[in-house]
Formats: sequence, structure tokens, C-alpha cells
Amino acid sequence: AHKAFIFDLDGVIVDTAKFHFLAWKKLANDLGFDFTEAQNEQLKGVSRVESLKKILNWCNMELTEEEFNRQMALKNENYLSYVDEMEDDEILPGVSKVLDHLLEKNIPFALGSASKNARTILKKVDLYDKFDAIVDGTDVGKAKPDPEVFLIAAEKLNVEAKDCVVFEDSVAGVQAANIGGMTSIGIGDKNVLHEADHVFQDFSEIEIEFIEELLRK
Ligand code: B16
Ligand code: MG
Repeated sequence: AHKAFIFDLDGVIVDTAKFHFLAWKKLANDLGFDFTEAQNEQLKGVSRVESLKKILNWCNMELTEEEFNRQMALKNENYLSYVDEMEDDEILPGVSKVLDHLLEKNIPFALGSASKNARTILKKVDLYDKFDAIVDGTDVGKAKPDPEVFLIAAEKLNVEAKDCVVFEDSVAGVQAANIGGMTSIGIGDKNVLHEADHVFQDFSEIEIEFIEELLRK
């Protein structure tokens, strides 16, 4: 039976993708290029370094290592200025209901995110103390679809991978959960996340009964 839950952050618990979009757009515009929502879509779940590499690739541009690092730092500074304004009303609909249910039933849950800002964001929305374990971009070397982030989370929760349920909004994240031998729940478009074991358009579609069912089987 499933014994623990692992949540991705951006796109599952909060919608920080909109802030990443604004910050990457500013970076691209400052370099003299356009940046679209469709491009931002392709950066979901992708690390900061890999995201900037992709953007430079789209712009057909190269930067020295020093300038690359400077641009990345500027982007993050800009991104954090939006994060700084976040409050607990930014938690996506339906998430708190499920977390509260897990807390009430003493079911352990962890965060498994690619973001190096995950701890800051969880504090802003007042969820930091609720997680039994937090694994983020500062803890892992291998990016999703490598299952490392979720495997470390399972280990920290002291639960076997096969007994974990992972909630993810990115294709790479769903693949990471599957490769890790966990049950994957996709949050988003079922055509895009078709590799997931179950898909919901958004978290508010998830009923407590579904969570209970996962715990039984
Ligand atoms: P940072 P997740 C990911 O978060 C975002 O989806 C992705 O767009 C971002 O580039 C990445 O975190 C790194 O974030 O710049 O804050 O370290 O979906 O894995 O929670
Ligand atoms: Mg995500």
C-alpha cells in the first residue's frame, strides 16, 4: 500500500511559472530577444542553468562563463523580487485540503523540486514546517527525468520508492517518478502527461476519497 506522498513545487503547490516567465522575459529582452509563453512552457521543471542554456540556444547566442553567471544571478534576483510578494493565498486551489488531510492522518509527505528557491517559497506561503522532508535543487545533482530528487525524498521519509505517490506537472517529472518506481499523478493536460498513472487537470479535481484509495492500494 502507498505510505507517503511527494509533491513537486512549481505547477503543483504554487504557480511560480508566471514569475519565472517575467524574469526570463526580462533577461531575453535585455539581450535584445523576444520570449514567449510557449518557450516558458518548455522550461517547466528544468533547472536554472539548463533553462538559460536553452534560451541562449533559441536566441542563437553565446555568453562567456562570467556573463552567463551574471545573467543567471540577475534573473534570480528579479525572480525573487516577485517571490517576495507571495502570501499563503498563492497556494493553488485544492492543495491545502489534501495536505491538511495527510497531516491529520499522520501520513508523511515531502517536497521534490528542481528549484534552489524552494525553501524560500515554502516559507512565504507558510508551508515550510508542514513537510516531513524537503529535497530541492540544492540537494540534487541530476535533473528530472532522473529520479534522484524523488529517491532522496523517499529515503528521507524512510519509505520504499514503490510505496510513494508523486504529484508532478512536468513531463520530465512524471518520467522521473515512473523511472523511480513510484506512482505518478500528473497535474495538467492529460495529452501531455499521458505517461502518468493518473492525470487531473488541476489539484482541486482531486477528492479526498482518491487519496484514501491510494493509501489502501
Ligand atoms: P530556480 P519545480 C522548477 O521547479 C521550475 O519548474 C523551473 O521552471 C525552474 O527553472 C526550476 O525549478 C529551477 O528554479 O531557478 O528557483 O532554482 O517544478 O521542479 O518545483
Ligand atoms: Mg513543476
